[in-house]
Amino acid sequence: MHYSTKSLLVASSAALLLSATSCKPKNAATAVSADAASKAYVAPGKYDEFYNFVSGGFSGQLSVYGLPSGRLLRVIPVFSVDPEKGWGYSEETKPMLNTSHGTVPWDDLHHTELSQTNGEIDGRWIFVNANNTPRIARVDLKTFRTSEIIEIPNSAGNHSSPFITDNTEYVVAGTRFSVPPDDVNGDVPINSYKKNFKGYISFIGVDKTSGKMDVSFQIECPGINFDLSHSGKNKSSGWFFFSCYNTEQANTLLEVNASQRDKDFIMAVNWKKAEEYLKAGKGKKVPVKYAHNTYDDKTHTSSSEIKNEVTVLNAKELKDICYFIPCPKSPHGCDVDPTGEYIVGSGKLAALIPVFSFDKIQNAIANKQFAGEYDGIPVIKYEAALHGEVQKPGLGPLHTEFDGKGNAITSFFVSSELVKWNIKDLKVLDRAPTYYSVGHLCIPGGDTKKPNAKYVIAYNKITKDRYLPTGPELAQSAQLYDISGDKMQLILDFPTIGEPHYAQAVSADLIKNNSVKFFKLEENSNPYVSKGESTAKIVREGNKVHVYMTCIRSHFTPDNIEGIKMGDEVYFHVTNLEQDWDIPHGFGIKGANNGELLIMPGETQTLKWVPDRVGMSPFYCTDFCSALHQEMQGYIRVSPA
Ligand code: CUK
Ligand code: CUA
Repeated sequence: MHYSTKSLLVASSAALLLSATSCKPKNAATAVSADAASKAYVAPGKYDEFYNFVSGGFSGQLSVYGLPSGRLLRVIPVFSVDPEKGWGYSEETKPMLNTSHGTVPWDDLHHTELSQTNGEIDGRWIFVNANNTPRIARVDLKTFRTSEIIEIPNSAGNHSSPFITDNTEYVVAGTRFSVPPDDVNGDVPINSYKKNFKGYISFIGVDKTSGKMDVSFQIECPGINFDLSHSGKNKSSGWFFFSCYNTEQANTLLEVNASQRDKDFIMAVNWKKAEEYLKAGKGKKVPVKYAHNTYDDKTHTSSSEIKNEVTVLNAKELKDICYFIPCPKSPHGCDVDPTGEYIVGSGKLAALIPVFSFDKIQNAIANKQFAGEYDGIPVIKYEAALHGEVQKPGLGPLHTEFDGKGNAITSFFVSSELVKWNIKDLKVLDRAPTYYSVGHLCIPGGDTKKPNAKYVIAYNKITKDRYLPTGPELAQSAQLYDISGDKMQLILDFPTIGEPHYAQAVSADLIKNNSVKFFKLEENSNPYVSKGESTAKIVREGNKVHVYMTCIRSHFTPDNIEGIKMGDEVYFHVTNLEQDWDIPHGFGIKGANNGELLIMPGETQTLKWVPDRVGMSPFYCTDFCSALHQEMQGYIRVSPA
C-alpha cells in the first residue's frame, strides 16, 4: 500500500485537521499577480464577462457575482425567507417552503449545478441542494427566481446533489445520513444501525421543455453515507459516480469509528441499466411522503403537493447497477474529467489523490476483477480500477475542477492551497496558496465537457486577517486566480454571502440576453389581480377581507382603508401596474407579522394581516421608486369587532 498504516494515519490526520486553522500558506507576499488591478477591473457601466453562481451554505440562498470584478449582483432566495425579495412572506411564495414536515423556512445550500445539453452548460436553469431537510430547487435563469422545490424521500441530509446527467435527464441525489426508510417505523434503537438503516440515491427526472422535476426512481443501497457525486460524460455517459464514507456503518462517527477502514468507496452507478430494470418492471413501489412545490410566472402563485409513492430498485438484488471501488480515507470530492475517462476521488484524510479510469472499471467488471462483495454489492479491486495516484500533492484534498487542457486543479483544505496537476502523468505542475483553508473551487464550466480555463476561484472557509475586523465573525471569502498562463496568479479577494461551498461560473453571453425585464400585466392571471385602478376594490367574505390594490409611481389604490374590524383576516392583493424594467414597489404595514411584499412590475403579491389592536396603521412603499416615493403611503383604520 502506498499510504501509512491505519492507526498512524488516523492519528496524524486528526492532528492535521485540528491544526488546520493555524495553517497559513507561505510566500503570501509574492502570491498576487503584478497586474492584478487591471485584470480584475471592470469599468463602471461595463458588464462582467462571467456570472458566478455561489452557494450560500447555511444562509440557504444562492448568490450571483460578476467575474472578474467580484461585484455582488443578486442574492436569490431559495430555501430561506428573505425580506429583500418578500420571499416566504407573501401568500404566493409561502408554499414554496413547504415540506412533509410543514414549513421549513431555512436550509443549508451546498451545491450548484447549471443545466447542460450534451455535457455543456446551456444557461437555462440552475439546480441547488438543501442539505438539512433534503430538497432540490430549480432556479429559472430568465427570472433569477426559484421556480420549483422538490423534497427527497427516504433521505436525510442531501449532500451529494444536485449534480446532473449530461443532458439534464436527471438531477441526482444521495442521502448523506442513512436512516430507516420512510415506510418503516423509524423508532428503533440507534445502535441497530446496521440492521435498520439504509442509503438511497435518487434520480429526479427533469422535463426537457419546462424543467419540471419528479422523483423518477430511487436505488436502495447499504447504510453508508453518500458525500458527493458527478455524472459520467462522453464514454462514461450513462454512469454516475458517488463518493461514500462511513462504510463501517457506524452509528457514531467519532473518528475512531468512521475512519477505521483504510479505504472507503467510490460507487459507480450504471443508470442506463437501472432504467432498463425499471422498464422491465423490477422497481417496487413504496409509500413515502414528500413535498413538490412549483411557482407559476403567469398566475404568480405557487402550489404545494404532497406525493405518496416512489419506485425503488434494490442494488443488492440487481447486481449489475452499482459497483464499489475502494478509495483511500473518507473520500469527499468525486469529479469526472472533461473526457469522461478519469474519475478523481479525494480522500480528505489521505496524502495522495487516486485517479480511476473508466476503461479499467469497465474491464474490471467484464473480467470480474472483484475483491469480494460489500453488503451484496461487488467491490472492484482498487488496482484494477486505478489509473494512478498523484503522490504528495498536499494535505486534505477536497475538490477538483478541470481546465480542459489535460490538467486538474484540486483544493487542499489542510495545506490551504490550490494544486494543479496533469491528469495523464499525475505530475504536480503548480501550487498557489489560499487564504485560508479552501473548500470548493470553480473553473467556468470546470465540471463539464468544455471548461473555459481563464480563471479559477477558491471558496475559503476561514478569512482571519484578510479584511477589516468585524467582531467575532468575518465574512467567508472567495479568491480569483488567473489561470490563462502556466502559473496560477491571485488577482482578487471578495467576501461572500453565507458560507460558499460549490459554485459555478458561466459566460454571461449565455444568460444576459434572456433576462425577463418585467412581467406582462395582460398575462397576469393571479386570481386576485387588479389590472387597473378602476378595478381596485375591497371585498368582505365573512371575517376575511380581500383588498384588491394597485400600485404605480407614486401611489396605492385604495390608499384609505376603513371598515376593518378586530378578528378580521385581511389579504392585501397588491398588483404592480408598472410595465418597465426594474420598477418594483414594496408594501409594509406597521405591526404586520408576515413581513413585507416586494412586487415586480406586472406581478400580484399578497400580504396577510391579522390586526392585533384597534387604531390606525400606516402602510408604505419600501422600495425607492420615484421622486415621490416618500409620498407612496396610505392608512388602514381598525375598529372594534
Ligand atoms: S462540501 Cu463544502 S467544502 Cu458540502 Cu461540497 Cu466540500
Ligand atoms: Cu413605490 Cu417606492
